[in-house]
Amino acid sequence: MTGFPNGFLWGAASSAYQVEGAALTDGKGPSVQDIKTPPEGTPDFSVCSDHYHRFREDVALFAELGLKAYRFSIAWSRILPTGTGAANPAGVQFYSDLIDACLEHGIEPIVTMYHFDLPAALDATGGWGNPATVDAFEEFARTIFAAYGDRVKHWLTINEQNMMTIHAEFVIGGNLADYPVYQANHHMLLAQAKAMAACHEMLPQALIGPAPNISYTMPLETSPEDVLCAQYANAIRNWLYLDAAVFGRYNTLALDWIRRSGYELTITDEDLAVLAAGKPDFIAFNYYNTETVTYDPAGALVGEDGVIHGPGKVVLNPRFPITDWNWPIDPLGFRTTLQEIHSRYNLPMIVTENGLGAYDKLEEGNVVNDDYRITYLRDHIAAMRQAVDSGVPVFGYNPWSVMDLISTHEGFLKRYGFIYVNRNNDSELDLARYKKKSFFWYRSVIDSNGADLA
Ligand code: BGP
Repeated sequence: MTGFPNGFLWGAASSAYQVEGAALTDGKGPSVQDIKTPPEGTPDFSVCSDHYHRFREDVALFAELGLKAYRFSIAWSRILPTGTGAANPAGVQFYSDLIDACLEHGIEPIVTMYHFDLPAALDATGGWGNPATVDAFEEFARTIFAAYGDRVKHWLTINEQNMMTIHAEFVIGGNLADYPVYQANHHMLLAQAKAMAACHEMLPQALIGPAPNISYTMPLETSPEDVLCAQYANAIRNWLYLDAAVFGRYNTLALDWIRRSGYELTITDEDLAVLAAGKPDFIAFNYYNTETVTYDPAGALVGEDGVIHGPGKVVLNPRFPITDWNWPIDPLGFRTTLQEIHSRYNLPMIVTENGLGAYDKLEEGNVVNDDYRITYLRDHIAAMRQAVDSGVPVFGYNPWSVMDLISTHEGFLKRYGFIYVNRNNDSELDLARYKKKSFFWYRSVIDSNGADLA
């Protein structure tokens, strides 16, 4: 038993469009998040947690929490309002100030380059379906490497590219009619590879990696059919993204399923050379739960030969407790996922999201007794420690989310933070910050480098 290594990056995470607000302030261009109609009853992104205006106060609170790292994203359209072209000085300055504020408090900034907020101007010209967006991303990448590369060591390319592809309608935004989703995904893979190559060229000391959402997928039954479905589901949901990032090639089973499903996808030799030229230094991933699949005679892709070729259907596994939003809770699956990723790719790893969304209640005296969140995080950190003790080189853990922010579908009804933000879906109230019970618990976890989870 070795425990967490010295210098382990105990952090916490956010994303620009969910936390900052100031969606069209100081020259920021609209992103796809700003032009979509928010789900009924949830606010738009104009204010969020008002982190844009309160980041100094917030970072001071993060320091009090004891954070060693803060994982945040840069809003592409704050830097390049139309996705390409001249940089917006106020936007460049904002992240420079945020990075400096972190460093002044001894908090390492971990930067996600792109988290679901494609500039609306690029969406209007076809978004990721248009290969020109690949060049735009490289231009954006080079701009932020030049601006912040002197102070940022760890870069994450694209948050949850796999979720954007699988749930394109929720996160890409814009007009999805006839969206060439796997071609768009391919363009994102190329953009990522170009960004990784540019990072290594411009910033030899920096480290960069992908940040998909990885859920190890298990069969519901111990039947050969369910096992086959799980194998395909893992390939389609998980390994497609990491195989392309790490090995520069498509996962065979994922490609098989894409082709059999009739999705449009053209891959040129030149593309393969681009993929091969951009390599990650580490793997970042977000983990909330494992997934379970079962063979579905109606829904499964069965060939003319009558043989199942994937991928079955995702079901709720009765084995696991669930959150208020029906997400399974499987801490041991976190260990399995960490170990599986390591055994496949043999790279250092950092967890960039993990957490529990709940209906928190602000009680008398401005306290939030979120014991359920403490239990969730404790069990997951314990499982991560088992993976570390088994030899998995994990170097950081960034729960979602550092403070309350807008949940994509539920607004402020579903909260994840260590810090309560006093607002709700109907009103911004006073946006005051209050430390939840989990704040004090996580601080002692960090103080003990993960030894004390009580
Ligand atoms: C991840 C996203 C985050 C965040 C989180 C929680 O997929 O990267 O942006 O939203 O999920 O999701 P939700 O707020 O929908 O519960």
